[in-house]
Amino acid sequence: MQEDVASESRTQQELASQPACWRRAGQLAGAADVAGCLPARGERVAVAGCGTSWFMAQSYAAAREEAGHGETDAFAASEMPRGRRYDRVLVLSRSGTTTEILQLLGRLRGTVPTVAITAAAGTPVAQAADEVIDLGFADEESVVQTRFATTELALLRAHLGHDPGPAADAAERVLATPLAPELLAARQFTFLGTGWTCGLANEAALKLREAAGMWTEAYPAMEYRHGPVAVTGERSIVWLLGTPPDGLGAEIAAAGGTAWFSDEDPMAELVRVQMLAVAIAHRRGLDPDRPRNLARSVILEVR
Ligand code: F1P
Repeated sequence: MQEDVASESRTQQELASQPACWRRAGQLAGAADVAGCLPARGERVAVAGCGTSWFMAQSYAAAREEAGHGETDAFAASEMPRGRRYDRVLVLSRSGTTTEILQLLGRLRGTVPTVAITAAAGTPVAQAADEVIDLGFADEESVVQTRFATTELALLRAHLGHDPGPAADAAERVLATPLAPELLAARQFTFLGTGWTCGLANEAALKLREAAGMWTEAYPAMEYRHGPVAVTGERSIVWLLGTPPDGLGAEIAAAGGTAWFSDEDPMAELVRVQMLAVAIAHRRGLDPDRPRNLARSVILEVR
């Protein structure tokens, strides 16, 4: 019954459409106008965003370096250092109206080529950036981002040579699988990643906080032993996105927690986290479509 209610939320409907969106992003990555805006091999690149978009920036930056395409830094838009030299700056913003993104683009104007990836090409970000990639097909009504964010990451990774097809197949399997009872009953979650999945771990933790108000944390996997293990205990889930470091499962069990390692693609595991966030929100009497204290876009009064 609880899960029947959950399946009716807009957030649930949108997150369920991710496999189709990722496949479409894979096709789009080959289109000349899109590929022409994205960083060429060897360019020195910065990627900026806020919230979910910042975490997608982290994932892409690590994936681009891992693929040998060039140095890539990811920043929260408010924290991008002044005075660094880049060949291109990418900004990620679903809404196209986030204040810190517009301020950053204003500051960079004329100093470096800028590209915005957005779901809303008619918004101020399109005027503020030199080039725009319009992912309007993946736009969302939900406050909490799911499909837009993962679709832009699928596009960016496809540009690096990663076919999103297998991840989309895996996400379909995940969507068809009921959530495990121990996940639904958890008290606390710690998400761990390595390389490009560190950004996914941050995003997974954010999703459960935003939609369900859960206590979540996220770290690079090898950092788990350096403090985060202290909060693991009964009904803690330590969720590894990607390959677990040797010995970590035993240490999580010794700390009294449950290790959740999956063989599925990390992007598909993020879909499982999104499903869980919606389900836990309903169990806690929350509406995932109306998350507490959040707005679809943060627009600040600029003085
Ligand atoms: C980014 C963002 C979301 C967050 C919240 C506020 O917006 O921080 O990630 O969930 O709704 O906005 P955007 O710049 O990608 O539109």
